[in-house]
Amino acid sequence: MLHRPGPRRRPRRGPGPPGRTGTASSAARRRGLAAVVLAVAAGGAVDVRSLPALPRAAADGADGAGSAGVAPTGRTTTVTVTVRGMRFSPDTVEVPAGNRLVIEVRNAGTDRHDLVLETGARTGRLDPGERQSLDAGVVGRDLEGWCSVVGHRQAGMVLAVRATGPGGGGAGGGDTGGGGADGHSGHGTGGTAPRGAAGSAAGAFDPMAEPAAGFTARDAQLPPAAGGPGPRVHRRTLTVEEVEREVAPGVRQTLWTFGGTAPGPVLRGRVGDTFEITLVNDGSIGHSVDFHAGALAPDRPMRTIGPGRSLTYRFTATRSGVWMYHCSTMPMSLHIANGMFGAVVVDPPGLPSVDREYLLVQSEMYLGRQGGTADADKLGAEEPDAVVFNGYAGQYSHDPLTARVGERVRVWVLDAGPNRSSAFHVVGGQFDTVYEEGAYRLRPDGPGSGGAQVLGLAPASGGFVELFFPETGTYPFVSHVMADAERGALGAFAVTR
Ligand SMILES: [Cu+2]
Repeated sequence: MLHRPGPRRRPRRGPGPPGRTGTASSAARRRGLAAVVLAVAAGGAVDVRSLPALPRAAADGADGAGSAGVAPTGRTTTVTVTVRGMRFSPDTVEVPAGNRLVIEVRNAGTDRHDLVLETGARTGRLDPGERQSLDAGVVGRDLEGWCSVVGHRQAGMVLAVRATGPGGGGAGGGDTGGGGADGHSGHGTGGTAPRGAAGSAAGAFDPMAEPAAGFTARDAQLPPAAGGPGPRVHRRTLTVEEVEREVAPGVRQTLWTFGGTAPGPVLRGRVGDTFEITLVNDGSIGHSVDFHAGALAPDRPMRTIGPGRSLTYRFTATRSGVWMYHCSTMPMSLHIANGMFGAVVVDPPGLPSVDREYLLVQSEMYLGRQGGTADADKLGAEEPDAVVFNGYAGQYSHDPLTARVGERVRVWVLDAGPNRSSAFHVVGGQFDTVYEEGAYRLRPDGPGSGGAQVLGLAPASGGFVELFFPETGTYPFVSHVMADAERGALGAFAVTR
């Protein structure tokens, strides 16, 4: 079980330390930055330890870098911080202002890591299983720490040191030795309140966090199309509801939904079937729906209806594929990003039955405040906090899809966007069948011995792949847009005999 932090600041994007200048330790921090930059320039081949030693914070706090002028108490606080995965656990430690802080760092991860404080105090690089203590000296103000291995800080390996009690706190203050001279400037602020935007869902989002015990992922199984042979009429009511949902561990958003979930319900039929959809708007603003699965003049069926209104939208599926449906009320990007999307599967004629069939809908999340709606500024800047399958970050990592060795597994994927492409890939798997936007690109009985590694999808496009798993194991799946995988576009197949 990974440590599950509460609201926290997002990892820094840049490689550098905090932007304060003019402190006694800024030169040391600049040298630290230079070392990191050099390591990057050398392709990561330069071990920081081979560079000139950075100054260590003196044990007696005489250099004042972290003490901020607070009088030493003569006492020592010792804490243990364990590296698990790409996190420090705990990720926040507290020390009474004026105490000397010793951090026992234990690397329980699988990679090499270290811990560097903004004062320049640091451990060496620790191999898995190694431990080392870091003497931070006398601490009089909040300090930030991180792992200096390239990319690890940005991936979330940050540690907050909170100075508590009189003279403590004041994260941005005390930039000279005399800053804490009155001993009261940080009074009462040395607690655990997050320093980021209060209540921001993005601050609470940690792609590596575990959901609560008993978490169950949304069922990704795709049932066969209803009804026997011959064209069918599928009647369905889609009610627009505004609901608050957990979208990642500890992260809640108010979604605009078709039927209470995002993605909305999956509709499935065959070529020739008619869909008769009643859209009911139980929301607080205008909404609409656009079904890509039918060709028609959009003017009437796709019109926006106000709260309390309804309309009927009838279309016949004349072409196969996995088709997106979405709200098309302006700004469309926001209505989609806030949950108003879903899939209509229209089976190609003669689609063979398989052992298992799943449907994954990829979408982006631009997190607003905790419990709020999507952040339109982030959306406009195309800066998603999370990219997810079926509405919840990494849910099939926590509760994997299942298959047995040798079974034929079909995975339908729709990229609902609104903005980003998907590159669906199964780690350790190869596709012998690829169907993309209405046509087979690869079939197992086709000429040659070709295979495929990715189903590449632009926003609003979809298809399916088929594969079988050669042996038991855990096969992750991702969008191979790797930054998106690292922000939640991943899951796994648990394959058994
Ligand atoms: Cu809408």
